[in-house]
Amino acid sequence: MNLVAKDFKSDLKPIWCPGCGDFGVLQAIYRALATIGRPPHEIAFVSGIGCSSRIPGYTTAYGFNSVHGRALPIAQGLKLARPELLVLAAGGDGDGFSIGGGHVPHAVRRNDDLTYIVMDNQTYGLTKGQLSPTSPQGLRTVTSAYGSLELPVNPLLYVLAYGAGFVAQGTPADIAGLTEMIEAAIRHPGFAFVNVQSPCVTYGEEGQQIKAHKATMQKLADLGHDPTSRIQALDRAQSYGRELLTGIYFQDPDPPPTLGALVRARQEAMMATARPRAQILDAFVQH
Ligand SMILES: Cc1ncc(C[n+]2csc(CCOP(=O)(O)OP(=O)(O)O)c2C)c(N)n1
Ligand code: SF4
Repeated sequence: MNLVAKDFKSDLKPIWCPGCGDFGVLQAIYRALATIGRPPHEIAFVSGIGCSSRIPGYTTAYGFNSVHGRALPIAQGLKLARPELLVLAAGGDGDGFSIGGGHVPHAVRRNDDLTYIVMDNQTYGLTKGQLSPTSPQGLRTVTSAYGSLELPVNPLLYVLAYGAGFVAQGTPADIAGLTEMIEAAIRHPGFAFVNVQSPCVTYGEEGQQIKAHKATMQKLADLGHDPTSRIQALDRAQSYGRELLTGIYFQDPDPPPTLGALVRARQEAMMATARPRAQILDAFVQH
């Protein structure tokens, strides 16, 4: 189907602060969806709660701005019930790696065909700038007046270590690059994760803004990175928080079957020997 980015733009005007990085992420999502070419009614976006979690409302796809930290379980349930839909999940670093952090390993190991986009701004934007799980050590915020003593979670290492088949990192400072990786994530069969360094202009650090990203970002492709090697990806991902390396860290060249494919195969196999409806309960009777 021939679609353009504006086919995915809803009539709702974003209420993000002027200059928020999430505007660029939204543009990249529109463009990636246009390239994928599936109409909005075949796409569903699930998010949690946060500034970034407003994303579904700004698209013409089906959308569910759900509960803080619960984008992934809801997206998995939706994919199970409606496997024909292209399902995306989106939200902030707090949503995904703090309150929702326990869901990530399970979404990875179930490997359903989902794309998860995290807008990592190292703060809780919506609730006015508290520490988030990816805040750097030493950061002073309203909840860390003397500077945070904790080390940040590394979302890239976390997801790679659990075995995700697709892991990438982008920034709205390079919308073309971000569009390409979101498109590749959607096309990847299985759980795909895109961490976006999306600046919060209101509560974020100066060194984490678009201008700084433009000056410091390095593309993995220019560093001779091999995206088919998980070991190389794990190695490069260690620089999270110190360097801004963008692109596809890892993409499994031989992806295993998705959960949906396994479920369908099991259903077909069981249909071959299915009992008549009237005898279904006999399977549970001890003779
Ligand atoms: C169960 C629950 N706990 C806490 C909150 C309050 N809350 C709303 S958004 C948010 C964090 C937002 O940060 P993040 O997920 O990183 O998204 P951002 O706003 O930075 O895009 C919190 C703590 C809530 N809505 N629900
Ligand atoms: S508070 Fe930060 S994350 Fe939220 S809309 Fe404003 S700039 Fe964006």
